[in-house]
Amino acid sequence: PSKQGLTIFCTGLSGAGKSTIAKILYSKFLEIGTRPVTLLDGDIVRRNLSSELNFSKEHRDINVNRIGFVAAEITKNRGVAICAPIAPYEKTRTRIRKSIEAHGGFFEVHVATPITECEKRDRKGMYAKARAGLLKGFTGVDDPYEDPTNPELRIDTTSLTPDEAAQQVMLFISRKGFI
Ligand code: GGZ
Repeated sequence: PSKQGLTIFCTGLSGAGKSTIAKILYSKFLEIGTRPVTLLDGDIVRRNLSSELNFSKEHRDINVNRIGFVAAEITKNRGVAICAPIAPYEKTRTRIRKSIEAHGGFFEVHVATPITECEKRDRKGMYAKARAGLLKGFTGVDDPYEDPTNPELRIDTTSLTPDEAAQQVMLFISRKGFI
């Protein structure tokens, strides 16, 4: 496995901590320096690869499938892909898992911070807007999030620092022989 590529697929609610953890993982893999590393953060992808898409089920699936496709290509070429979309639908995540597992490692990390905590943080004020009915179809408020049934890792960031959370991911991947 140390020569294979891998994908770390962080999924979870808005404000759960996916992007923060993903960025730390990105710098850790850069530091290790054995494989090229690509960060496919939700925001970055939405801006650059999926700018025409909205947040309907259909468009979320298109967005997440694009991320999965790019991650699969990176994994095939023995790189590291770090993804951090909400990716609310189990079927879509499973399809991506299947397309990647055949070519390298796939690590689904459910950033399982409860909505109460995400909403308390509300860094961008989006939960408040969603609760007020000013933002429709917001994940966890009036749009679904299907919890992963068999993620490699489940991390609740309520009482963990981002560094501690990222460390748990690194430890798991290293135990599986990918580092
Ligand atoms: C969820 C939304 C929505 C709706 C805008 N629902 O915390 P953020 O702001 O920066 O991250 C969220 C981001 C989610 O985009 P993804 O591409 O990760 O979603 S998906 O995987 O479902 O395609 C949030 C913002 O976009 N945002 N409207 N209605 N999040």
